[in-house]
Amino acid sequence: PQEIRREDYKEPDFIVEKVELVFDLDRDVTNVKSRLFMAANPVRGTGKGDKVFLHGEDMKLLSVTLNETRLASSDFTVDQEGLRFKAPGQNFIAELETQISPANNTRLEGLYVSQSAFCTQCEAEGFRRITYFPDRPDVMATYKVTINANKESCPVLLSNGNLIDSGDLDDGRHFAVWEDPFPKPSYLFALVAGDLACVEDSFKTMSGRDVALRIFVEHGNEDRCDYAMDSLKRSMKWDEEVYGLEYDLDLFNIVAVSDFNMGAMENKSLNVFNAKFVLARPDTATDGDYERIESIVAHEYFHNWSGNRVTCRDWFQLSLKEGLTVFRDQEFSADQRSRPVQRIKDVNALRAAQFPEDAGPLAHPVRPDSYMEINNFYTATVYEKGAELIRMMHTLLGPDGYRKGIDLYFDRHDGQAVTCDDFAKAMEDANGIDFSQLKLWYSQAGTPKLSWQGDYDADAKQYRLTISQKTDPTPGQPDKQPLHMPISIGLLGADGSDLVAKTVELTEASQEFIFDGVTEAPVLSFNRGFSAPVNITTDQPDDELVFLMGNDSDAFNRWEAGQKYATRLMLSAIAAYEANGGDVEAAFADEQARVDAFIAAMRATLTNDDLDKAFRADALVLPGEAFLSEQRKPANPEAIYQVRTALRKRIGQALSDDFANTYHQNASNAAFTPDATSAGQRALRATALAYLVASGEDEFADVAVAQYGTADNMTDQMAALSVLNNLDHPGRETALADFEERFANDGVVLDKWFSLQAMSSRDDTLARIKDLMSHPAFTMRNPNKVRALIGAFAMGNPRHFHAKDGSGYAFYADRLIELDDINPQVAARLCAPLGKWAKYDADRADKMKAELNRILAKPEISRDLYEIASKSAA
Ligand code: DPP
Ligand code: ZN
Repeated sequence: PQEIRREDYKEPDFIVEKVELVFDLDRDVTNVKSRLFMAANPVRGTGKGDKVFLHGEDMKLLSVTLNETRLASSDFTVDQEGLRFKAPGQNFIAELETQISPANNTRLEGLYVSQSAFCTQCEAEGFRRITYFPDRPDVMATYKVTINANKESCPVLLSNGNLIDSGDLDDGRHFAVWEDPFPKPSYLFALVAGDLACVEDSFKTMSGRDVALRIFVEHGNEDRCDYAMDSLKRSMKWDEEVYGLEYDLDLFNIVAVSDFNMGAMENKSLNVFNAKFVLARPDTATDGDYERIESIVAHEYFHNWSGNRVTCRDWFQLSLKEGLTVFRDQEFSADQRSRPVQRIKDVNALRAAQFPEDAGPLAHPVRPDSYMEINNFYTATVYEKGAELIRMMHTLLGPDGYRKGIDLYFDRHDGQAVTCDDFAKAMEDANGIDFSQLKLWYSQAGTPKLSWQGDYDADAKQYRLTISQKTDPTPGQPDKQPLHMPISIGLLGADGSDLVAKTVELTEASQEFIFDGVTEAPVLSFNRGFSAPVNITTDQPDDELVFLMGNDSDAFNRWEAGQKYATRLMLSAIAAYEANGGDVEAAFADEQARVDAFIAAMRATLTNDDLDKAFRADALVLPGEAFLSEQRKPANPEAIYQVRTALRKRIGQALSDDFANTYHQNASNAAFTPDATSAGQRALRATALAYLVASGEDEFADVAVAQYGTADNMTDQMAALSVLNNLDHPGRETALADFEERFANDGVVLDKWFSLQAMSSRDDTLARIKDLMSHPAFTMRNPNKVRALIGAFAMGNPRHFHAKDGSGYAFYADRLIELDDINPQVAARLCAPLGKWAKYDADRADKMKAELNRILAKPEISRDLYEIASKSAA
C-alpha cells in the first residue's frame, strides 16, 4: 500500500455544492441514486483541466449521467479507487446509480445492518462505499436525502437536518425526505432506518429556540436513556455558558446501535452511538459507564461546532477537531464532577495509552506527516496528546485569552475546512503572541523527559530551579528540538502552605528560574495539575513525597506523589524479585522501612475525611501493571504482577481494620443515583473491599459474595465480581453463572462478563477464553464482543498475554488473522500490543515478532492491518 503524505495536499479540482441522494433500502441490494451539482473549484481558478475523479470502493456502478446525457462505458473508467471522467463544463450535474449490499458489509464502514436496522458510518472514508463522490473533508455540500424502505421493518427513517416530506408508497413501502441546510463534508453524512423506539425531550437554547431531542434505541431499552438525555442537555447548556456556542438546528437525534467500530459519531444532527455509550440503568451500568456516557455524549455534541461547523481540510488535521473536542469534553466533565479527580483520570489514560504509543514503533506526531490508512490514526496521540496541546494553550493564555482565541477561530472559519495552523493562528492573532515554538508539539513526536534541580540560598532567600528537557528519537525523527511548555510549580513551607505558586514557561533545553522572597527551604511540587504532558526523571526523596502526599495544595500532585512513591517501591522490589530467582518474599526484604512509611502515608489518605472520597479511592490504587512495564526494560510481566499483588496484600493486611471501617461506614441504603458524590462513596468502598480481599483472609471473599448477592446496582455488583474473578472460590463460579443467566439477552451488559473472564489472573484464563469463543452470544462480527473478550485479554491481562510459552501471542495472532477478513479496522486497532516486543526479553520479543510476521504473511491482508503490523515488526 501507498503512503499518503501531508505535504502532497492539493485543493480539489472540482467541488460539489449540492447533493441529492435517493436510497431504495434493501438488506441485500440497496440502490443508491445520487445527483451531484458540481463546479470547478473557484479557489483553483477556472479552466485548470477537465479531469474529474470521484472516490468509490466495493460498489456496483449501474450508470453515469452528465447533464442528462448517459455516458457510454468508454467515456469513463472505474478502478479499485474510483471513477474518472471528463467534465462537460465548469458547472454540471453528475448522476450516478450504484448498488451496495448492507447485509454483507462486515467492515461496518459505509451503509450496513446492525441487528435489524440500517445505519451508516462514514468517517473517515466510508461515504465512498455508498456512492461515488469526492470523499474528502474539504468538499462541503448541502444534502437532500430521500429514503425509501419497507414500512413495517423500517418505520423510522432518519438522515441529517430537517424532515421536509414523508409519505406512503406502493408495496408496503414508505419514504422520508431530509434536508440539511449546513454544507458538510461527506464523512458527516448519516442515514438510519429501522424499527426503533424513541425517547423524547427538549432544550431551550440561549436565544430561546426549542430544540427537539430524540434518542432512538431498540424496543425495550427506553428506560435506559435518561442519563444520556440528561448529559445531552447539560452539554448543550455548558457549551453556551463556557464557549458561547449555541445549537443550530431544531432537531438533535442520537441513535444507539449494537455494531459499531468506534465509540460514537458526530454526524450533523444525527449522532450514531455504540449502544454501550448510551444505555444505562442502575442495575445494568456502573458509575464508570455513567461517566463515560456523559463524556461521550458531550464529546459528540461539542463536535457540532468543533468539527462540523469548522471541519478539517484533510485527515492529517484530524487533531484540529479531535484534540480540541477532547479538551472540551474533559473540561465539561471536570465542571460536572470533581476537577482533580477528572485530571487524574485523564492523565492515567494518557499514560496508559499515549505515552507507550509515543515510545514505540507507532509513534507519530499529533499532526501526522503520512499514513497508509487513515483509520489507523484515530489514536491516543491525535486525541489525548492533541487535547494536552490545547490545554497548554489554555494554560499559557489564561481562560480569557483562550476564549478570545476560540471566538476568533469560530468567527473566522465558520463553514470552512481548515488546518491546525489556522487554529494556532487564531489563538495568536487574538492575543498578539507567537506560538511558533509551541506548535512544535503538532509536528514532533515523543514524550519529552524533564529533569530538575533545585537550590535554596537561605541568605538571599532565593530558590533557583533549573529545568532540563530532552526528547528521545522516534521513528523517522532522529533529532528533536526543545519544546515550549507551561510548568506549574509550588514551593511548600514546612507547615505545608504554598510559599510560591506559579506557572513558568520552559522554552530552552535547560533553563534556570529564580524565585525571590522564599523565607525557608521549600519542598518543590513540580508540574502541578500535569501542566505539561511529560515524563519526569528526577527522583525526589521519599520523605518529600510523603510530605507532598499529605500537604500539597494541588490535589493532582498529592496523588502523583503517592504514585511516584509506589512506583519506586515496586520497581526496586521487581529488581529484587528477579535477582532472587522469583522469590516474592525476598522482593520486599530490604524495603521494610520504606513499605511501612508508604503504608502509613496511604493510611493518612484513607482516613482523611477532608478529602473527597473519589480522590481517596484513586489515591489508594497502585500504578497498574501496564504503567510499570513502561518503566522497565526488559519488562517482566510475571515479576510485575507478583510484586504488585504482594504489595497490595501487605497494604490490605496492614490496614485491614481501617479498610473494614471504610467498608462499613460507606454502605448506603439510599436508592442509587449516578452523581459524582455517590459514585465517589461507592468507589472508596469498592477499593476497601478489594484490599480486604487482597489481604488473603477468606472472610472477606465471603463479604464479596454477599455483596454480589445483595447489591441493587451494577456498580456494587461489579465491584464484588471483579475481586471474586481472580479467586479460587466457589462464590466466583456461582456469581458468574448468575450474571450470565440474568444478562443472557443483553449484549451490552454481557460484555462485562466476557471482559472479566478475559482479564482474570487465574491460570485457566486462556483456556476459558477459548471456550467462550463458542458461547452463543459471542461473535467475531461484533466489535464490542471482540474487544470485550479478545482485546481485554491483550490489553488488560499482561501476565497471561505475555505467557512465557508464547501461547497468548499465538492465540491472539490467530484472532487478528481471522478478524482481518471480517473487519480490518478493528483488527488493525487490536494489533498494537504485539508491536511492543522491544520492551520484552529476547525470547518473548522473538515470539512476538514471529507472530507479526505470520500476520504479515496472511494472503490478502488489509491495508489497515498491514500498516500496523509492518510498522510494528520493523
Ligand atoms: N466519532 C469519533 C469521535 O468523535 C470520530 N470523530 O471521536
Ligand atoms: Zn471526536
